[in-house]
Order: sequence, then C-alpha cells, then structure tokens
Amino acid sequence: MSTPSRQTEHFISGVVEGFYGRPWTMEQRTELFKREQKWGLNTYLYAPKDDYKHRMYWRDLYAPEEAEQLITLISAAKKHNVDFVYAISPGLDITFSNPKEVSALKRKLDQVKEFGCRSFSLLFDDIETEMCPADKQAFSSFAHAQVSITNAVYQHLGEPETFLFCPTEYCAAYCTPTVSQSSYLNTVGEGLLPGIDILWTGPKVVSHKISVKSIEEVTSVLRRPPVIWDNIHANDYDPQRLFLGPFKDRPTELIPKLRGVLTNPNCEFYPNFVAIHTLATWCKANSEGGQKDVEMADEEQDSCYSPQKALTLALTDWLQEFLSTDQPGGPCLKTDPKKESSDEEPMQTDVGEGSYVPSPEETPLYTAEPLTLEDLKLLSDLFYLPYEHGPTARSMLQDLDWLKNNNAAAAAETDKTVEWCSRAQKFDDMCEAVVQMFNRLTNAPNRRILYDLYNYIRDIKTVVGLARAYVKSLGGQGRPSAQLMNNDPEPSVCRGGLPGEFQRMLPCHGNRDLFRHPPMTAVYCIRPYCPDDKMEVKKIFREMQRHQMVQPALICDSLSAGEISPAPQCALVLEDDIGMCGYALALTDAKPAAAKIQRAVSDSELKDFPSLLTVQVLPRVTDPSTAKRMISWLLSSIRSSGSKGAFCELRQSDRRMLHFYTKLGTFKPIKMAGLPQDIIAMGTSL
Ligand code: GDL
Repeated sequence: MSTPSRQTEHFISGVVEGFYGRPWTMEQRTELFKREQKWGLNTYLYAPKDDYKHRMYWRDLYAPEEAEQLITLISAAKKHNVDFVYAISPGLDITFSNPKEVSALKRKLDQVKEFGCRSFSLLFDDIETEMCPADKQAFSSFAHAQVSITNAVYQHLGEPETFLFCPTEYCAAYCTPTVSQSSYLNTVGEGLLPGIDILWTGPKVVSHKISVKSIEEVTSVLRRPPVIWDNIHANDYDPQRLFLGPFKDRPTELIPKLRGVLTNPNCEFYPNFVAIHTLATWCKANSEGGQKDVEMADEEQDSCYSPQKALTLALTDWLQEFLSTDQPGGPCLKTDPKKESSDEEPMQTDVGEGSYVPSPEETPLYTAEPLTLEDLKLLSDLFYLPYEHGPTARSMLQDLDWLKNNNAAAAAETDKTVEWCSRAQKFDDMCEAVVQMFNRLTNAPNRRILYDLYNYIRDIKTVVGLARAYVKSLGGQGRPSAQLMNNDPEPSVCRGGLPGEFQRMLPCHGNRDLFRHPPMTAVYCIRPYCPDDKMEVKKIFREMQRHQMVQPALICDSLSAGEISPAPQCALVLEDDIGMCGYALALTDAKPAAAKIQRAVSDSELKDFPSLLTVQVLPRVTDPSTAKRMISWLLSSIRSSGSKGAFCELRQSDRRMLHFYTKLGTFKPIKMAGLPQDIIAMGTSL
C-alpha cells in the first residue's frame, strides 16, 4: 500500500496524449497547458503512439531542432504550472536482458532530462507478451523483466517525484485469468518500487463505468492506488466517432481512492474542450470538499457531480471560443509570412477592413445566424459517448425506428395515421435542427474548431438527410426516396466504404445500436450449424409443423428436414439454456430444393432471387431480434457468395412468420408462377 507521505501528495489530473495517429502540434499542446492551468488540471503525459521517437524508434536521440521544440514545450508547461511527464514505449522490440538496451533507454531519458523535464513514464501497453529467448533465460516472466528495467530507470533518474508505469495488463479485460489472480499484475505490484505509480484504464480499454469496488480490487493487487488512464473520450479506434459528451460514469467517491486521472481524448485537439473541461469539473468535486448537489436524489447519480451540469458549463464556455476571432482558434489571418506554406493554415483573405458591400441590385451577402448554445447541445448529443448517445440522438433513433415499424399500421388505421404524421413531423423538425446547426457551425468565426469537426458534422448531416428523405417517402411525400431506392445510387448513399462492407458481414452488425433496448430476459447463442445438428433441426421443424397444415410442401422443407444440406457458411442455429431453439438455413442455389418437391421453377424466376432461405424459432423464444440477427447474418453470407437475391416461402396461415418477414422490411412479396394456393414467396435483393 502507498506510504503515508505519498497519500498526502496532490491528485494527478490532466491529459495524456496517448492515442494512435497524428500527434498534436506544439502550438496545440501549449494551448492545452493554458487550458489546464485555467481549469485547475496539473499534468500532461506526453505519449503520442505514432510519434517516431516515442515508440517505434525509441532508441533514437532527438536532433537539435526537435530538442529545441521539446525544450520550449517543457518550459511552456512549467510556465502554466503543468507537470510535463515524458513517456517512452520501448516494448515493441526491447531486449530487457541486454545491458546495451538498458543504457540506450537511460541515454534517451537523460537527454529529455537535460531539456528540463523532471517527470517520466515507461509504457508497456499494446505489445507482444512473448519474450525473446535471451529474455526468457534471464527473467522468470515478462512482468519480472519490466519490473527490473523500470526500477533501474527510475533509480537512474534519481527517483523522480512523478514516475508512471503502464502495465501490459492495463485493464481488467486484459488480466489472465482475473485482476486478483493475475500473476503478471501481482508481480508488478510487488516488484515496482513504491514511488512508481501505475496506470490503469478500468474494466476495459474503453471503460463504460469504473466502480469503487473495481478500484479497491486493483489497488490491493498493485499495492498502490492507480492513476486512471481514461479512454472514455478516445476516438482513435473508429474514424467515424467523436466524443463530445461529459466525463461520466466514474463516481466522485473514486477520487480519494485514486492517485489520479488522465484523460486520453479525441485525436482532434479542438473538440476536446468538453472532455477536458468536464474532467476538470469532476476533479473539483473533490477539492471543493465534495459539496453535495441537493437537487439530485437518484441513487444512481453522484451527489457531488452532475454530468449534465458539467456539460452545460463546458458548452457555455466553448460557445465563446467558437465565436471568438482571437488566436489561437480564430480565423487564420495571414499575418505571418512563414505560415503561408503550412498545410494546417490555408490561405484566407482578411476580413473586416474593406469588406465587400453589395449594391441594392446585387445579391445580398450570405449571413447565417450565429451559433447558439442549443446548437452545441445538439452537437454534443449527436457525438456523445462511446456507450451512449445523447438524449436528442436517442430520441431521433427511436422515432425513426417507430416510423419504420408502424408505417403499414398507420396506412391501415386512421387513429395510427394521426400519430404517425405527428411523429414524422417531430422527426423532420429534429433533422432540420441538425441542418441548421451545421449551417451555423460552418459560419462560426473560429475556423480551427470547425475544421476539426467538419468531417463529422458533414457525415451526420448527410445521413440525417437520407433518413429524413426515407421518412418522407414512407409518408408518401415527394421524390426524395428516389435517392435511396435508386439502382445506381451516389456513393454518398452507400456509406462506409470497404470497412462498412466488412462490418455489415459480421455477426455483431445490427447489434450495435447504442440506444437502450428493453432488458433481455434470456441469453441466446447463435452459432454456425454443423452436421450433428441435423436431427435437432429436424425436431424443431416437425414441432413447428405440428401446429400447421403441412400440405402442400414448401420449397424449403427438404432443407429443414435434412434431406438437402445447407450451403457452407449459410446455416446457423440458435440456442438458449434449454437447448436448440431455432435455426436459419440457406441454399445459394434454390434449384435442388425445387427439384426435391418436384416444383417447376423456371430459370427466369430464379434470375433475381436465386437463393433460398428458411428460418424457424420455437415459440418459447420471445426476443424477435434473435431471428432478425440470424437472417441478417445469413443474408451477408449469401451476398458474399455472389448471389443477387434470396427468397423464402411462407404459408398464408403462418401469421407469425408472415408478420416477422413483413416487419423486417427488407423482404417483399414476389411473383412466382406455379405457387400452390395459400403459399406466398417473399424476396429480397442483395
Ligand atoms: C489503448 C491504448 C491507447 C489508445 C486507446 C484507445 C492504453 C493504455 N493504450 O489500448 O494508446 O489510444 O487504447 O484506442 O489505453
């Protein structure tokens, strides 16, 4: 456990620049120090993953020009009372047992010490855990190797006041087998000298919540309270996401139990205003004696910190920055000739003096309204947090979902029509608010914030526009649907590129909506079908037939009865805790199944829908999303086999399946010659 003197030390709070991708500029870092000072944060951990000399070429010393920049940066941090912690990540290729390697590491850190840096950090995250033969001989484990070099470097540097170590098992999910039983973490906890602090990201790499209990557990293994490296606002793992929601789901009771918190935020510097501002508010909940927020009674909520209030405070301050024309962040005026060639500061003509004034006959100048706090609230709601959309985004998703699912009912029942139209109008209004927000943001004077946000806001504006057009077409209004239904759509309609296509083929696709689903009462498992499943599948098939007329046969019966084997990768079974409770099978070419029941199906009929599928789930499965998931997985496989379309056959009397396919929305009734009465075919193009 930590010694009493360490417990009285200050709480480490601030930012770790620890993400993958383009590092921040020196100017941005200097700006960060100013903000940290203003908001009461005290630390900056320099750890840009893709900086050449931080990780990949960690042995290389800094050249004079780089040295000069670092010296300036370190002194800027000092000026703003921010502790500059220099981190190095030698774990990709270091040989721990080679004294030359240890010397190289010391030499590099000595150089940075000469630049005026007094705080250091060794990071061993995201590396291979297998040691080279030489290290295996020298150390009894990977943890022992890391402990040995870390203690040596720490002592070599004169036991700095702040020295941080990032373990390879840096979150509970990475611990084998568990946090308390991890021999790696136990060795680290036992072996690292007491003055060394240990970084920890919580239960996961990106932790949804961090509980007091989980921190107590890791503290006892590490023999010291950890410094949280918080990835809640990190976005380097998904280029479509940005996090502008408040620091959240970390109770302030954690503060006295932690050595500190450093946030590793979005790669884009300027949009981190909210992440850092709200973290600062959270940290103050402690230093201000944990003042209770009497308005909050809800047990779930923290009585010392309200994420909502912290967000409003942050957005109110951020609005001023958006509206400010002062540097940095204001319009990039060409004042410094050296900056003209910079790729970050595009040419821009001066504004203000000598502004153009059109004569009365000319087109009036475009003047959008100024940005508002409401705009920023909406922006934050649309780009909220990794596990949660903001309230407006949630409500838009729910409305769209409802409008889609209730379209048919609304067309049939007048009562429903009124409700549908009013909800469609509400949805349309929210879409319009997104467009207006986009317009006002793009008009805001501070161009640097805008440029960091631009791709994200354009993306959301386009997708919301597509959704809006879709709802209009459901309501039978106008042409916009043509854009969506067109056979030759613009690339802006089919979004996501190759990563998007891969994503749609994965089983987790469709399972990623962040807005809350009703709690599941049972746990289901969908797994690939194997030949041994044939009898169980047949049992389910017979069981489902018991309740129905079974003549005439359906084209898919031979598949369900095991007389024909499904196509490879095109068969799934569903299980719950009792056993198999459903299946989804497909043939990429339906002809053999047609032949089995002697149904004459012409080639031209199979031209658009050559593949066949069938899905069954027992009535005890109450969660409709299980069948949906199986279908979407199956359709992905059929699509990747090169098929143009798939169909299924249903009995008119099978209201449950009819309702299911109709609700899916992707299947439409198709004409097929020679279909027996009471059987309908539904198809979907792929
Ligand atoms: C990580 C990396 C970090 C990265 C983050 C989010 C740690 C300790 N390391 O695992 O560099 O930015 O995930 O992708 O968090």
